[in-house]
Amino acid sequence: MFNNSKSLFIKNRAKLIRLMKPNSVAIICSSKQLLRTRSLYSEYRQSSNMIYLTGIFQEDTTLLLYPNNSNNELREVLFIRYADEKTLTWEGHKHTKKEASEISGIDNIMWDSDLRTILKKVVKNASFVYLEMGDEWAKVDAPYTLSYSFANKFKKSFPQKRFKKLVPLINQIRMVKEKQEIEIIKEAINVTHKTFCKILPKIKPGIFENDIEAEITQSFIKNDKCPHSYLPIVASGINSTILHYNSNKCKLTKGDLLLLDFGAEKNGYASDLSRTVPISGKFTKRQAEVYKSVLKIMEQAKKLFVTGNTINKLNEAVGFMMEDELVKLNLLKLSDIKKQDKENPLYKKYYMHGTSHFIGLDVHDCGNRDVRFKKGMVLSCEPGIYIKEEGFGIRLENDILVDDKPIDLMEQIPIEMEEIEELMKHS
Ligand SMILES: [Mn+2]
Repeated sequence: MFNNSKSLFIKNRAKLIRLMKPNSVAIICSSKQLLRTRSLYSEYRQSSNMIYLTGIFQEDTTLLLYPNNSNNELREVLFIRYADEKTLTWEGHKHTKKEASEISGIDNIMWDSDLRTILKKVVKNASFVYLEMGDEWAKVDAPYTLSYSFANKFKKSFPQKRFKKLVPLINQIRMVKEKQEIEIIKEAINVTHKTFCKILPKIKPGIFENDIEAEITQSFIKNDKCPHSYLPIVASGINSTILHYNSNKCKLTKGDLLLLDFGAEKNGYASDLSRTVPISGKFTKRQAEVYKSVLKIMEQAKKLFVTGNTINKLNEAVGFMMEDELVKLNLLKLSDIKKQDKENPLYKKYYMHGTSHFIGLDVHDCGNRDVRFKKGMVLSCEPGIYIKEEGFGIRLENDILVDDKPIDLMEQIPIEMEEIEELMKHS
């Protein structure tokens, strides 16, 4: 995957094992291959937990951890798919045992046909079995995943066993990133940065949102075939006030703004960028006023990504900043703010989402709004102001690393209005 990546996966497994109860087994499944239509599948995305613990992106992979097993050989086993002649003909190469071992750093690699037998053998002696359930932050265990159906089947096959939820343990360790993980996130950001600079001069009235989406996707494909971390948002004019606008098909109109929210994924890790640019190449006076407010809030908010802070506290602080700016922009009146219902502050009319989420293997990574920031966590900083009655919204978003001082991992990506206008000048 990258230079000496297996040391990362070895470290990650060791962290998980430290949190497991004595004499327990953990079973981690790959993502399910989703059938789209008769014998054709949707694009495959490995489960983030499997990437985190093994670096294996192949389907039908299962990881078994039993650190206290008296049989040394069965303390850590990775089951992978065996490619028979038919598989080779239809799908091509699958990992050999040697390859899987080199990627993951796991010595004992077995074929997935051995999984049942080995499971029966090891589970017998274990006091607890950790199954990939209990994602309290995703709110639901996703029933379409392999881990969900596996857990259900497993419980039925071993009704006498005591089960534990594995996901809370993995969530806890995934939040704090190792240096190697930060490096991969920086690579993802690098692709996103290059892409943004490449598309800027191409934005002009008369072309379509999908023209820009195509440019973004083309750039990702040319850069090592990076997937999107999430569906890209290319929203012009009034569409920029729709927070998760994805249809990306409208014509770009002179004088309007274009809100871009996209990010490349590299080796499983996400990047997440938002910029809002003038379609004609120059901000109008009003657009510039609002832009300045959003940028000012972003600069102030960035300073709050320090250890001990939480997303909740951040949102509260940004709420106050937002009130100040919205008053300056003549969108709210100070007298109204003074008598507002504190549970439903008035600024929410123009700023209806939170300022931050965790970023990692998932673009909305594990971690909730009460988690105290620690060094090594990566989060988005994304204030915005959306004014439906004026026909535009502005969102700016960078990815921030919590360290002794907050580090803006996207500092190098153009954001000042003058710089954006300069880069948009098409020769
Ligand atoms: Mn985001």
